[in-house]
Amino acid sequence: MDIITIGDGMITFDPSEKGPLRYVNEFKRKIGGAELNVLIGCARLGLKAGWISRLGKDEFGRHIINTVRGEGIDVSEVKLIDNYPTSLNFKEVHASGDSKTFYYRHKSPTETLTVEELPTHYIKRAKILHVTGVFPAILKQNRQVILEAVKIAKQNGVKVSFDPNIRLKLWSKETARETLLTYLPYVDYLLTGREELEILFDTTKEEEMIRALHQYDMKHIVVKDGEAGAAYLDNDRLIHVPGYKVKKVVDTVGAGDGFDAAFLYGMIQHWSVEKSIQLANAVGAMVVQVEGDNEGLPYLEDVEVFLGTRENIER
Ligand code: KDG
Repeated sequence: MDIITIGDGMITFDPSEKGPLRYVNEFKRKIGGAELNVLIGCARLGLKAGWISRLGKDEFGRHIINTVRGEGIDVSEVKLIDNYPTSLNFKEVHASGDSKTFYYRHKSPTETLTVEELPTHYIKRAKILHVTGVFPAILKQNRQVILEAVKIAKQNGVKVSFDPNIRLKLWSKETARETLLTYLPYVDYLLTGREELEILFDTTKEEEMIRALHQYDMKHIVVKDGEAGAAYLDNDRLIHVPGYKVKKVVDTVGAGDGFDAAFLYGMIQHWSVEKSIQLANAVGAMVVQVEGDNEGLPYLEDVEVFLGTRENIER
């Protein structure tokens, strides 16, 4: 596999109308999950992707696994578990495109993915293991699962990519900080938002963050900044790579995951950090123009059309 990830998969209910959830009567059933979105993005760009997960053995779990398999993702390490409900996520979308999430993920099928259940052979054979702060936030025992996985990856020369993806609906800043900092010694690519760096290092001062980041031996540190683009750390300076303006933002959820997928695609192709961020910015900009957590993730040809490097033939 080029890339594998460990994560929960959810049924995402997208509201048919904007505004407070309590007034919404109809929803569209979609799928989501931060780590899964990254994999879908990678698979569409042409990478060989594999998912380690546990879903409920119910109609929703079956829908997710079938959809993921249909995206060309290897699901040999996904198990459907009896007596655990597949996680649900109801989205509330505002006129600006921003959204809120309401999770229903207890009791979580990820409880059955213990350290003993980790498929060591599968992790060892991948080029990149991508993990985020969502899986460890769902359950206390998941924190150790991710720590063990990144250790296995590091010991076996598998690159570790990490997006803190801090979901404050699932845990506190303090617990997130305490947990996620234990992963950093094993991380090669840190793909983060600025606010998440603030939480991780408990500071809003850029020099302090940079000093803290220098304690670790990471290959690339990338700070995502939405529409403005992203920056990467070069010694003591953040070098900005501009983003793309889009005509209309429809739904921002999943843009960061699309960014991660494209950046990791660049890493697999041995591109420079700057070229990888350019592709990642383009994919992020494409994702926000489509409703849904992963529907806007483009195929490689679509990004090339977006970037103007391929002719767009529609009919
Ligand atoms: O990054 C987008 C994800 O956050 C979304 O698809 C689902 O909130 C989610 C989660 O917890 O994974």
